[in-house]
Formats: sequence, structure tokens, C-alpha cells
Amino acid sequence: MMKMKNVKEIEAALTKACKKEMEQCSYEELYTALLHIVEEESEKKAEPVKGRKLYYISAEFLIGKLLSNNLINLGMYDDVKACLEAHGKSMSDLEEVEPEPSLGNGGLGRLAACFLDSLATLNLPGDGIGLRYHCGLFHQNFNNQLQNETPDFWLGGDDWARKTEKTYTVSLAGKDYTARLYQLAVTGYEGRTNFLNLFDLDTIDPSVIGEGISFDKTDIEKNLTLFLYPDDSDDAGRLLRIYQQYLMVSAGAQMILEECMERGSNLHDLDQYAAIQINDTHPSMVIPELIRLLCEKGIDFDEATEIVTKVCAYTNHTILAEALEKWPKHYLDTVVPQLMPIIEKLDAIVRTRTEDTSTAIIDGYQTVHMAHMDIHFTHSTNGVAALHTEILKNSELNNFYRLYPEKFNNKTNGITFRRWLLKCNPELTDLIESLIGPGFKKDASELEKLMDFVNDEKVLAKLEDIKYDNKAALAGWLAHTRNVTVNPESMFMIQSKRLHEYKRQQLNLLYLIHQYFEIKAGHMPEKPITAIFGAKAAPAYTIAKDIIHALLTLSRVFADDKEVSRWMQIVFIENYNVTAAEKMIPACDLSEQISLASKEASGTGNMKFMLNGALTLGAMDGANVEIAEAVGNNNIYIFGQSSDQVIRRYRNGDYCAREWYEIDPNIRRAIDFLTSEEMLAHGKQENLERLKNELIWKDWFQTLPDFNAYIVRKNQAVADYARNPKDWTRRTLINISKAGFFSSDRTIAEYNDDIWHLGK
Ligand code: 26V
Repeated sequence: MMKMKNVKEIEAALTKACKKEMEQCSYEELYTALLHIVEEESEKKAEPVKGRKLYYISAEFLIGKLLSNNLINLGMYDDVKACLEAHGKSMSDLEEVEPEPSLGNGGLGRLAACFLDSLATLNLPGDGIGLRYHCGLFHQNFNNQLQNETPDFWLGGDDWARKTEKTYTVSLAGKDYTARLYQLAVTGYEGRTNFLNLFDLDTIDPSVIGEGISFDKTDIEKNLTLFLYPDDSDDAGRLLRIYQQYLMVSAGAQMILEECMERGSNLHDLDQYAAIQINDTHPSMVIPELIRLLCEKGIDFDEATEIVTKVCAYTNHTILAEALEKWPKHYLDTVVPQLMPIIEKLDAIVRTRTEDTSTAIIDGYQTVHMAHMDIHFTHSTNGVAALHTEILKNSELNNFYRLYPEKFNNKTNGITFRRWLLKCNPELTDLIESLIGPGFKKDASELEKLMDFVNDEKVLAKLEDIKYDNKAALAGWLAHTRNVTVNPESMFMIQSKRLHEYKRQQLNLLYLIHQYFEIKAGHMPEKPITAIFGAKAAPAYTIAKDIIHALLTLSRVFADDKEVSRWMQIVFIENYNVTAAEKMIPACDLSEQISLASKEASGTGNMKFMLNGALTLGAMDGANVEIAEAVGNNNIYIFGQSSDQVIRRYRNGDYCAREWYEIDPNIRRAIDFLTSEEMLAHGKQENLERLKNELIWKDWFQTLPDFNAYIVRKNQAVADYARNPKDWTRRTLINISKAGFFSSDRTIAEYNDDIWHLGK
């Protein structure tokens, strides 16, 4: 295979593509030229498939910018960088030209992207199937300390998804639409190339977008793939979600059957050709859709159902009841009338298997439960971290577990080290390579060899310098892109993830207010603190937006107060996305993973921070439990209630926030401050009062019982960091060396061994 790998060849290709000397080229021109070169190189690594091929169907793929990552995976990064530098150009300036694809919300979508990288790296045949959203997730900006949403037109110029000639007819509400396939090459690290298949309509028209991200939700032909999960707070929004999901699964199912038949399947043996992973419930309609298509091709219903059960597997990503999709039957009657007879037959089958009506697909209120259909009619249901899977088995899905114990299994999430170490933290990567060689890039368990250096003063000094450089780099990036100044000498504590009450950014908020009072009382922290946040709130999620407002307002209060601002600064980074994460994560000292125990299915940011040398401050929740097990109690800061305690409290229904507020003066002082004069000078009374009342009267995610434990643990971390920096760094090295388990290569190998059994 020809591989373009040396600087001269790259220079020649770039000059040829741009038709001028490199010095004269704009970054836009160089980016486009490189995109095409990379695409060509990637294509060479696409291979015919033997045996089973995976189709990972997901409404989200949060892939991040691709140029640098693809160059790394193709082994061309260093040469391209050298070539650019030889002509006075910089890689980081070039990176800024690329728009970030906006195809996901958070962890679920980013996980799908990490999985695609690992599949290709492990040389496993596995494609993604999703949607080509034109504006994707909204762009967030702050105005008067409030979140505003605007469309993110990321699809402007050259992008990585190629338009193909392949189209499929999809019937929505009785009318035919033409779904067009776009394909994006996914190149593994020294591995094969797979594809991300994204469907779209040719008729999409962004001119239907009005104020902010509002648009006419009924005009499917023009709006279907405009946004990712448009607001589902009304009927039209919810219907649109079903339209989107069916477009994805129907076109996807047709494509899968077509490919497998081309490869020789007679459809009776479909399970020898295809494995389908259903990523949460958004693609669940693929089950009845495949059954429908197989029946259309002459297979009888019972056999079709059996085939589909063998082919499909389901991953559950949350135990939050409100996030488990269920649709009023009449919605489905409207959008997908062709599926309803099939779903009804499946429901009838379930009723012959068990008398337990709690596992029915269609309940007594004529509501269709998508997760129930998934569990009954796939051969595998997995959770995404050990604790999460146990909770599914023992409480949330216990009725299903008793029916099908053999279907339930755990696959603890992972992250790709190519993006979350090699790409985002080159200095650390180089240090690790100099100590243990390059093997860890493909076999993450080799990081364990770093344990030999935990008492090596020289290594620790280098590690400390790298952390400082990364903090200075984040400071530079913030100054350049957000006009914010931060002090890299301070301790960086970062909470970045979607804004949700269960993730408890409000607990962090109360801590910061508490510290404010401490400083006012003359008790200074042992080290200046920079509390950094990154988070988008769903546009219709009022309390989440109030929490953002409170943090932005508090940030102003601190900044205006000379006494406080010497010790504490709050930075809420606008428009948090993958690109921002790549800058923030390597710069973090303390990683905030403070969800209410039992509520965060896994978390994956927690793994990224650990890998990049941050210590975790966390509740015993999701994958934090496994991180704690891996690093040992001395190398992590755990606080708060256990998941058992939390579940018991919910079951007994005896949590009363108001009592905690009344009994504990520190809690009361912190909550009351939300509507203080100082806060009202910058913030809006309506929002701050609403948040205050929410905390006193509801506090559904039990912030108050964990308040004191959180303060104590966090201040312990600050003290340790201030008093014994060498020991802190030693403990970060332990975290790095124990991070190998959290590689998505390990996760994918487990999926393959237990569920997919893919060909090579
Ligand atoms: C969705 C919604 C939508 C409606 C309102 C409330 C709500 C709450 C949570 C969700 C999350 C849906 C699924 C999801 O994104 N789960 C995330 O998946 C990650 C990858 O497995 C995992 O690391 C996160 O812990 C989990 O929250």
C-alpha cells in the first residue's frame, strides 16, 4: 500500500492541490487540501468484510474535529506538522479553521464516536448509522448571565461526510420521502477504515428557522434533520423526534439488508452477516422495521422476529425514568402506521411469555415502551458501568432480569486514548512514551508500567511541568477565544458535562457560596481556586438554565469583590463542546464527578480527566466506583451517600429538603445568598428565587444531605494540593497508570467477545 508519509511528499501534494506555494496559502485552503488528502489515504484502508459486521445505530455521534485525529491515526500527523512549520504555518491555527461537527449532546454521543475509533483500530468491521443534522445541537451564548441558543451552522464549507448516490424511500405518516446516504470515513489508529453512514433529506431548508432556534415543526420536508432532538416540550416537537428516529432506522435497516444480501445472505441467515447495536432507545424502531422488511421479502413473522432478536442487542444508558422513551400509541399511529400492527403482535407475544403486565410493550394507558420492546426482542441488554448494570438488574429492570437473566450483561464504558491523550495532551504522551515505549497507544494496559516511576523525583517534576504548561495553554486559549483571564498558578477544578440537576452543578454552586462566606470571615483557602464549568442546558429545562444563571451571576459577584477575587474565580466556558474539552481536560487538577449516587449511569469525562492526570472528587456513582477500585482510596476523593442509601430514601419517600435547610445554618446561609443583594445586583430575581425555592422545597437530587461531606472532602483536596504538591503529582501518576482499563479498546473487545463476534 502506498502511504504518503514524508514531509516532501506532503508538501508536493499540498502545493499541487492549492496551486500555489504554501506560504501563499490561506489556512482554509490548506485545510481543504489536507481533508482531501486524508480522505484518499483513509479510503485505501477500507477493506471488504468477511463474516459478521456491526452496525452501531445511534441518534448521536459526537465525533469532534477530525483533521488532527485522522492524521494521527494515519501516522501522518508529525510530518504534516513539520511541513506546515517549515512554511511558517501552525497546526493549531489550522485546526481552528475546521468547524466542529455538531452531531451529539454529551456522553452518549461521544461514546459512540470513541467506539467507532476503537472498532477501526482493532480492525473490526463496524459502521455507524445516524442522521446528518444540519445545525445539530444549538450554539450556546451568554447574555446578561443567561443562556441563549442559536443555530450552529457547522455544515458550511468542506466537511468530511461525502454525499453518495444511494437513496432509500421512507414512509412517514403515509407519505414517501427520499433519504440520502452520506458517508464519512472512520480511520483507526494503524487500523482499517470503517464508515459512519448519515442519512438526510435533500429538501431541508434552513430558511424555516426563525428567532433563535425556533422553526415550524410541522413542515417535515424542510425541517426533519435541521436540529438534533429539537425541543420535545410540546406535541409537535415529540412527533418530530419520532419522524427523525424512523427516518434513521428505516433507511438504516434497508441499507443493512441490501449490504448483507450483496454479500450473499439469504436473509434467513442474517445473523451470520450482521450485528446491530441499539444505542439507547432512540433507534428502537429498528426492531419492528426489520421485521416488517423481512416479512415483505417473504419471511414469516415468527421467523423474522427470531432473526431480528438474534441480530440486535440493546444498550441502556440511564435509569432516569423521564429519559426512558415511551410514546403515546396515537403518535406512532400517525407517524409509522406501518409499524403498529407489528408492535401490537410483539406485545401479544410478550403477554404469552409472562403474566407480569409491568413488562408489556403497550401498557393500559396505550403508551408504547421502547425499552421494553428492546429487552424482549434483542438477545442482549447491557448497562454501561458495573454499578449501573447492578441497579438495572436489581431494581429498575428487575422484572425483566427475572424473565431473562441470561440477556443482562455489563460493558463498562471507555474512551479512545488517541483523542483523549495522544491528540489532546501531546506533552504527556511524549513523556509516557519516553518512559515505557509506544505500546500503550494500542494496548492501554501497558500504562500500568508507569507505576515503576511513582517515586521518581525527576519524572514527577516533569509531570508537574506538563500540568502547568497545559494550564497555561488553557489560559491562553481562554484569553484568545473567550476574552477571559485565569491564573495558572491557582488550582483548577473543573466540572464539564451537560447541565442536569442529577449531575448537581448546584452542589458545586453552594460550595462556592460557602467558601465566599469563609473568605469574608477571614478563613482563606490554602490555595487560590479557579472553578471552571462547561455545560449546555436543554433549551426547555428551566431549572438547569437557572443554575447556569446563578453560576454566571456568582462569577460576577466574585470578580467585583477584591477580597474574594484574589482567592476564587468562577469561569463558565461558553459553548462547551469536544474542542473545548480537549483544551480543558489536560489542564485540570480536580475533576468534579459529583452526581447523586445511582443516577449517573457511567460518566466518561471522569475517565478523560483521570487519564490526563487529574484527581477525582466524586460520589460513589457510575464508573467512579470502578475508578476508585482501580486507584485505591488514597488517590481519589470520595464523598456522600451510597447508591443504596439514595435508593432507600427514594423508596421511603422521606427526604425533606426543607428540614435540612432549617436545621443546618451553613446550608441556609448558602441557599439564602442566592437572593441576596449582592446576587440581585447582577442577576434576575425571578430565576434566582425559583432556584432557591427548588432547593428548599424539592431538591429532587438530594443536594443538601451531601453538602457537608462535599465541602469537607473538597477542602481536604485543596489542602493536600497546597501542602504537598509532590505527593499530589505522585497520586496523579497513579491515576494515569491505572487508566488503562478505561480505554474504549477494552470496552469494544468485550462487546465483540460477548455480543457481536465480528468477522475480520
Ligand atoms: C436524557 C434525558 C432526556 C429527557 C430529560 C432528562 C434526561 C436525562 C438524561 C438523559 C440521558 C440519556 C442517555 C444518556 O445520554 N446517557 C449517558 O450515557 C453516557 C454513555 O453511556 C453515560 O456515560 C452517562 O452517564 C449517561 O448519562
